[in-house]
Parts: sequence; C-alpha cells; structure tokens
Amino acid sequence: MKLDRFIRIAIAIVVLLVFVIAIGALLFISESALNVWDRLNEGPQALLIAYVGVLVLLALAALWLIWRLVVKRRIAPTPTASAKPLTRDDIESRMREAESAGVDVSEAQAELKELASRKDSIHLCFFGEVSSGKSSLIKALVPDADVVVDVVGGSTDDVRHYRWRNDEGAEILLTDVPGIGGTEAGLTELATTEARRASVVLFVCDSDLTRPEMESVRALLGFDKPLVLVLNKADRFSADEQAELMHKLLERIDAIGGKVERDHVVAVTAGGEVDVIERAADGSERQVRRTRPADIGVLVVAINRMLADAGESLDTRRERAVFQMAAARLAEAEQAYRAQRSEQIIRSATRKAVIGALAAISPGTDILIQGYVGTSMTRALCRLYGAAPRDLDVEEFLSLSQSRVGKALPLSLAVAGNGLKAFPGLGTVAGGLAHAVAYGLLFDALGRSLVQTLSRHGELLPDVAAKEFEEGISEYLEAGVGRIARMALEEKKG
Ligand SMILES: Nc1nc2c(ncn2[C@@H]2O[C@H](COP(=O)(O)OP(=O)(O)OP(=O)(O)O)[C@@H](O)[C@H]2O)c(=O)[nH]1
Ligand SMILES: [Mg+2]
Repeated sequence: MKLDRFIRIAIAIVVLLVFVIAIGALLFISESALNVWDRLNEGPQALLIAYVGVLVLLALAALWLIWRLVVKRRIAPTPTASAKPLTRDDIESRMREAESAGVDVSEAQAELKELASRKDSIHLCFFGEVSSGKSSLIKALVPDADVVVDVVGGSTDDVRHYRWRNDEGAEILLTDVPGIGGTEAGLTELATTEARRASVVLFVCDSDLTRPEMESVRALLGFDKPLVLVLNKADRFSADEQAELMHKLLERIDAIGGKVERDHVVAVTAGGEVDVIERAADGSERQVRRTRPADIGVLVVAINRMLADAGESLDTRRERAVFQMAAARLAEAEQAYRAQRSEQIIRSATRKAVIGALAAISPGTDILIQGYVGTSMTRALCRLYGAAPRDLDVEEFLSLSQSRVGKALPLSLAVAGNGLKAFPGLGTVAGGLAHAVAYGLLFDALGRSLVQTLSRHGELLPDVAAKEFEEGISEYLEAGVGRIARMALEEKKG
C-alpha cells in the first residue's frame, strides 16, 4: 500500500508540474500574440491582412492533414481500363510480370502468336445470327469453295477460312464462323473471338436488327472494328421494303452511336439453296436442291471501298483489338490464379488456427487474429492482389477485426457446435473441438472477406476491410462450417 501511495504522490506532482508549465506556456503565447497583434496594428494594413491570411492557410492545411490521417482514407476508385490503347510493349510486359508470378499466360500468348501469323493477310469475318446467310455469302463470293450450307439453322459449327481474290488481285481471307444466338454452348464466343481477330467484320442480318443483334453490333463497334452491314435475302423484299429496312438499319446504328458510312450498308441476295419438289411428266415427284440466283455486286464494291478507305489503319486497328483481347485473357488467367492461390492461403492459415486452438490450454482467451497466423495470412493475400499495405495498416486492420471477432465469437461457437452435430459419436470431447472449429471459422471468414475487399478496392483500407469482414461474417461462418469441422477432426485424430 505504501508503494501505491508513493505512486499517487508522484502522479500528483507530475500533474502539478504540467499545470504550471501549461499556464506558463499560455501566458507566454498570449503575450507574444498580443505583441505581434499590436505591432501589426501599428504597421501597414496590408501586412496585417497578409499575416492573418497566412495563419488561416496554415490552420486549414493542418486541419486537412489531420482529416486525411485520422478521419478518413480515400477509397481508391475501381481501376478502369485506361483510355490509352494498349501497345505491344504494354501487353508483353504485363505478361512477363504475370508469368513470373506463376500465372498461366498461355492463352494470351496464343493470341499474340495468332496475330503474328496473320500479319500479312486481310481477314474478313462474316458474322451474324444463325441462318442469316453467312456461309451462302461466302459461297457466292468464292463459288468453288466447299462451303457447308444447310437449310437447317446452325450449319457452321467451327471457323473456316476461304481464299478470295478481289478485282485488284489482292488476296483476302474470308472467315466463316458459327451463327450467334444458336443453342450450342460456346459457339457465340468462338464467333466473337474470331471477329476480334479479323481486319473487317461483315455483319450479316436478314431483316431489321433484333435486340441481341444490336448488342453484337455495339460490341463489335467497341472493338473498333471496321464494319460492313449486310442485309441479306433481299430477294424476299420489294424495292420499297428494302429501302425502308436499310433506312431503319442506319437509324439503329446511329442510335448506338456507331459511325458506319452509308455506303458500308448494303442489301444483297446471297442466293443459298432451296429444296423444291419437281413433278415429272409421268406424275412422279422428287425433291431437288436448287441454287437461288445471287446478287452481291454492291457487297463487292463496299468491301473494296472499305479496304481502300481503311488502308494502313487496318493492321493497327486489328492489333489493338487483339491486344485488348489478350489483356482480357490475361486478366481472366490472373483472376483464376488468384482465386486458386487465395484458397490455398486461407486454408493453410485456417488449419494453423485450428491446430493452435486445439493445442491451447484455455482456448477463448488468446488473441488469435492479431497473432502470427493472422498477420502472415493478411500479408500473403495482400501480396497476391498486388496491394502493398504499410505495416501500420495491417496492424490496424487486424486490431479492428479482432474487436469484431470478440462480438462474433459466441455466434461462431454456436455455428461450430451445430456443425459438429453432423459428425455422430463425438460425445463430450466436442468442447475444445468446438472452440477450434470456431476459431478456424473466424480465420476462414477473415481471409474470404479480405479477398473480396482486395479485389474490390485493390488495396488494404483497414477500416473498410474490417467493416466488410463484419458484414459478411455470419454468411462465411455458415458456408465454412462443414469444411472446417472436418479439418478440425482430421487434426484432432492426427
Ligand atoms: N431467300 C434467301 N435465302 C437465303 C439467302 N441466302 C441464304 N439463304 C438461306 O438461308 C439459310 C441459311 O443459310 P446459311 O448460309 O447456311 O446461313 P448461315 O448464316 O451460314 O447459318 P449458320 O452457319 O447456321 O449460322 C439457307 O436455307 C439458305 O438457303 C438469300 O439470299 N435469299
Ligand atoms: Mg454458316
């Protein structure tokens, strides 16, 4: 008790000293402030105004700094594609970086290889809904080519190229792709990918554009593709109907902000084939396949004009579209890699937490989240998502999360206890085990919510991340309980 009294007297003396110093400082500051004020009042007014201005500015700067440091850290905007087009150097350096991190870059690489192999040729891709007449158009342009044309929709199910020489003798490759909007999965994607690899896309329709067709045109224009809009099967319309349809098509393109030249919209008849019943003189009937007469002159003119107008820019525009596609492939591969790697990191940390809790003599009192396992999991996940948080941020995030864990622990224990009921014959050992599962669940939830936060914001914002952890916690607990109970049982047996 003596010591206690001594400490109290020491504290009282310190308080007294601080009080005296504070009064002294106040007197000193007031005196100098009044002095300065008097002198300023005696001097020119401009000096007084300038002095007060500087003081106000300093005060504002200090307030702003405090606000930035203590009150709020700005949430970084979600990274959006930069307006500047990607260059070969950009994409190659991104690929190198990703590859060295362990990401599978083969698909992105394959796109660049394909681009290189097409360097010296012009590709025209015939794109459109199933049965709009793409294959028939190619057949009309290259009559000797063996193009599959079927009366039943969905006849082209892979990508084929045909050589065509135009009037100027230039060699052009015509690409036939599956129709979009068919029932077979993956064909639309196959066709779209091929369109992105082409120099020019010929969008083939056989009437006014449907909503899915509009979406396709919008996407193609987004790839910065030179576009020719082909209204096929013109033989089915009168001249007036044709004119009206062409007008509508142009209006639709205008409505989505597309810049398609008027002479790049044409109406043609590819012809195609039709099955007809022929009756012979003896009255017998037989089915024969007839070819409808084709009329595609305007299309040839439009293609030639398009190629002449676009000239050199064709290659650059194709490159850009392929770079964009390669970047998208790379982003997908990175996402897949991160998903798989983050799962490993979370599982390993959760296992360590479970083992730690099983070994603890009195589970429930230790600060698990802020310990080594929590820190290393947070760091590993941040590294994986390219975030480089300051040590302080990691600490702050874990400490904020720890306080949430305190509140969530009873719920976590209840969920763990419930989950363990699914494993019969555990009996009374379930007490310590339930704690281990509860801790494992909390780690699992922490890791998963952190992954969400990092992929959303791209950086570790302690308060935001801890809040998102709190919001998602009950959902993660329910989702993870089976898996983690099994993990804990394995460890216990082991
Ligand atoms: N009336 C008319 N029918 C046509 C014309 N061109 C094609 N067709 C018919 O349209 C149907 C589909 O023709 P395709 O050339 O196979 O169409 P596609 O767009 O290649 O079809 P998918 O490969 O399945 O997407 C066939 O029955 C053709 O005979 C045309 O100019 N006029
Ligand atoms: Mg076809």
